[in-house]
Amino acid sequence: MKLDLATIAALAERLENCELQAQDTTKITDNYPDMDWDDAYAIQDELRRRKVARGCRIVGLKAGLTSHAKMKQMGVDTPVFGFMADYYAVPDGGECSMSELIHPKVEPEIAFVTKSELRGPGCHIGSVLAATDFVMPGIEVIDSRYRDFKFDLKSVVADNTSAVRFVVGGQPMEVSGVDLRTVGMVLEKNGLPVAFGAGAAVLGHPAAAIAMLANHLGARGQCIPAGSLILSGGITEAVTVQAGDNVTLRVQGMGSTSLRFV
Ligand code: OOG
Ligand code: MG
Repeated sequence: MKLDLATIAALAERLENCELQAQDTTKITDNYPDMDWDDAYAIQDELRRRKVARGCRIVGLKAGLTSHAKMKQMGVDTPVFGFMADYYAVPDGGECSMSELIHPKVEPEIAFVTKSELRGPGCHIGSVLAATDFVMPGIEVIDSRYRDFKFDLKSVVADNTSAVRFVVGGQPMEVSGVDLRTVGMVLEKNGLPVAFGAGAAVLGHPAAAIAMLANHLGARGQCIPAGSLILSGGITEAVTVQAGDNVTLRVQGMGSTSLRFV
């Protein structure tokens, strides 16, 4: 670790204020170019602690930058992990208020819900599938707190991987009933298809993203508890949205989920 506790707390406060006031900021690595990965996750942990201390519940976890499309779009080369607070959840078909957001984008994802604990190291696709209760379509809304959505990996980890809202819905499926590599999906904006993909876009198999998350947490003495909701990462590039947009994700055999921006 390169940063002291006071700096970590101050950076978490700055990033959280940006989220809550829908204001952007410069990258934190501009001021702290020597910060390391432990510092970045320590800032994210402090963000989480602040929310829990205020009475928020943590309702899920996420992997991000798990597809080549996303890595290329953002100019980075490693997946990152974050958490989802209770107020990030939008009901299926519900509204997302633009006044609370800076410059949101949407991502088509597969959401996993687990029925048993996953603890790394050594987690693999098989352990994830064995621990999965069901999978379903999910749309993640991301909203980087950094100006013009430009960041490096450490800055985005500190910013809880741009997490801000999500919706899940459609038809929950047991993993034995779906080939998560070949399952196709269409993301629609205002009725028009705007992005297409298949599950394999995420690390060859979306369960690989969950295994990476379990191994990442395992290295820090943590696990994915039973009953967790986890977003496995955008299958395509993220799509910009504005007020008035209606977004629907259709996943082959798994129905659809949607939200609208007002
Ligand atoms: C970082 C978060 C990426 C995903 O699914 O790839 C992410 C970002 O691009 O702002 O959530
Ligand atoms: Mg995502």
